[in-house]
Amino acid sequence: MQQDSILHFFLILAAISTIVFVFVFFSSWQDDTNNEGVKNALRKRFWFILILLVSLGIFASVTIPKSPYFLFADEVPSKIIHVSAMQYAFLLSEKNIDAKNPVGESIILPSNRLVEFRVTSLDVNHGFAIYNSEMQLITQTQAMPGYVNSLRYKFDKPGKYQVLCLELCGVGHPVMQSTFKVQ
Ligand SMILES: [Cu+2]
Repeated sequence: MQQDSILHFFLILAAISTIVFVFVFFSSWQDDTNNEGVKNALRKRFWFILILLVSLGIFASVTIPKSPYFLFADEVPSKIIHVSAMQYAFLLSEKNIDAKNPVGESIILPSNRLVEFRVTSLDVNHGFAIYNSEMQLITQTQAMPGYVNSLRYKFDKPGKYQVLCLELCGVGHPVMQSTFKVQ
């Protein structure tokens, strides 16, 4: 499963970091006559920084293109859903939501078609997080007052999806939720 491979990746990364720290710690314990230790340390530092920068460069070039912000960037969405978050509810609508008289409606989305959520907030910052029927987080963005964040997604499984708030926004935060259907 994807979560397992991510967990394994971070465990391996943690193990490598631990080995590097242990290596650096013990290699700094040697006797130092004629200043060899300083030269050695400088050489090690150079290689350490070089390997670190190359690894970070490889990691960034592999992961950044997979960022969800570029998902479906060159496709036209077949449905646009306006989302207004507020303490303590999410309003979803196919029409523009009037901030002075905000009203939502029940939403049914087509499966395997590109949907764009245009997410904003009417009061404080909220999180707009979509969970599938197994309560796995599948995509999310922030709902911010004064901004509209676009979130694009293709739902491949029909069913009931749940929206939960991912940002502590006040006393009603734990009950802030909404649902929609995909068919
Ligand atoms: Cu919240």
